[in-house]
Amino acid sequence: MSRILITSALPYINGIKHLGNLVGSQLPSDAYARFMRARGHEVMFICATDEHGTPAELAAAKAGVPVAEFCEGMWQVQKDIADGFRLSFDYFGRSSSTRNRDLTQHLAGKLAENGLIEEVSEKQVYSNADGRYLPDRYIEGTCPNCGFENARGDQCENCTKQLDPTDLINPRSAISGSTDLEVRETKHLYLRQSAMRDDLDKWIDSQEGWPILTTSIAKKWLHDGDGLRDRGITRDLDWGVPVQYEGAPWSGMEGKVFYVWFDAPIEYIAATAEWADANGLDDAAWESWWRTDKGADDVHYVQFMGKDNVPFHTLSFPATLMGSGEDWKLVDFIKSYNWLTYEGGKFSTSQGRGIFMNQALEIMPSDYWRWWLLSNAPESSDSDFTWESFQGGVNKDLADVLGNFVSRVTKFCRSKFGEMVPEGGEYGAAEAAVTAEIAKRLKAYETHMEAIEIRKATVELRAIWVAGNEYLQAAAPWSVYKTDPDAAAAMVRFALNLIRLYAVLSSPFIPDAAGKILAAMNVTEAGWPDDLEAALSALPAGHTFEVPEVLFAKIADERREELEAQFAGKD
Ligand code: B3M
Ligand code: ZN
Repeated sequence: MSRILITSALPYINGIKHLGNLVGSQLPSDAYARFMRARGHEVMFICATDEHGTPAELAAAKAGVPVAEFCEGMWQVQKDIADGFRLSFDYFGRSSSTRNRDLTQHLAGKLAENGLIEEVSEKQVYSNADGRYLPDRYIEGTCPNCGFENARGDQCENCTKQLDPTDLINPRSAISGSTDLEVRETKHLYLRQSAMRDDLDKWIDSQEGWPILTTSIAKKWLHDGDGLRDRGITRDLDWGVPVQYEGAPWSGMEGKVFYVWFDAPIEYIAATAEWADANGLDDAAWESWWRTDKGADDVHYVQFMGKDNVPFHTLSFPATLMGSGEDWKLVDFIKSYNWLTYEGGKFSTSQGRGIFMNQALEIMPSDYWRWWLLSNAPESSDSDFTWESFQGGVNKDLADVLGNFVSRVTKFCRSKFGEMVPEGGEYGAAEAAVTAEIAKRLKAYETHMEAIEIRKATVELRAIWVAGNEYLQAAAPWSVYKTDPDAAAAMVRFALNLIRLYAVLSSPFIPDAAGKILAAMNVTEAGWPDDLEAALSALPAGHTFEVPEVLFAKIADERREELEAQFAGKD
């Protein structure tokens, strides 16, 4: 048994995320967490809302509520949606917690002690029209690197380059569009990342088997000359972790807060401390996951995120932890995702194009989304959501293959033998053949899940469902029953055991359906099938069950067309 720490990138607090965000971190991390728990590992699965920075302030202002209140409300909204998608976080924290405030200030203090913080008089863009500073994404303009016209002050979405607001060509306020901007000097703290280039380089080189998407982005910024230049980690804002705290090694920083990207990843750790607090545990409980001097040296730490978040996780956050000189657990594997597009284009919040997490749950059960999204996860390239593909995934994979198998077998058994695993006959060559086929597929499924190749794992899982259908079709117990009821009984017994197996293997992907199947099969304890043959005899003759209700309802063409129209966006 291993100890596995899993974090999903923290959804930003300002609004409800769309399905592309869901499949880019929270959903695959959940499937992975569920799989690892099912294999008997000790898992700590952490997520939280990312609450600081200008977008939160502006969203709160728009909603007409104080920002702290806004965040509290939105945290609950996001938490409810996460529950709706059955995201099995051990804790869903908040980056505005006192745990995160204390830890962020502590780490900044340590960095200063180690000579890695510099006070810099910095030029900030002030908007006269908006009456405020315009940090990060609140200023837009042309990217000096690639020429993209809508680059944001903190990063160019097009080429992923990290930027400073003053780098932009033809800058304008993203709030008002005003170009009446002036540059004002104010004092800020810089993290001397460049001093850590060699350490970071060595650390990244020492990682084995990281996805190419992750290492190529990391290496690019590490060697790109200014990719790793020293960066300001403070901002002139009200909402965030205060820079001037009791005992701080600097002065005159009143009215400033840490940059949201400085405190957000620290929240992975702080949220684990929040978890300990919420469960009445002491510091040793969370430190055993995060401090290598306090038990975390045997932890395997995996992060999930969209590819735009990779530079912060491969460079800035490790620089913070390494630079502290303390024994913090660094990430072992970074799984990053490409984009999900919507019907060939971008999801757009402003145009109402695409599907947002709350809407998704209103129209279909979470399992349907989970299955389609995970079996089409943008792992090796971008993926495109289309209603037709979604309809196909639900109707063919879930309803025709899995649902139909469960329904056919249980109903046939009820009609001939009653709602009880039938007695008589023995498994023979056909059962051995399908068992061998499933054993091979199961091995591949496990290997892909361990490598976090989620999409490939779903291919194997589906093939395991198909194998059962093909077995049933060939065995045809409904005709065998007429001449040899005992032989038919053995087939049905085998098929009922396949149903139980399918529920266990499917649970990381479609936990609700898996739970319903197990409940109908009257199974309370179902471990992972480490011994497949034993697992396929787990339900003995005489074991009672109930025919489950329809597990998956098909999506009709008219319904699909309706949904296509509903989510097409204004434009
Ligand atoms: N909140 C994702 C974003 O808003 C960001 C992830 C933080 S992970 C520490 O783009
Ligand atoms: Zn660019």
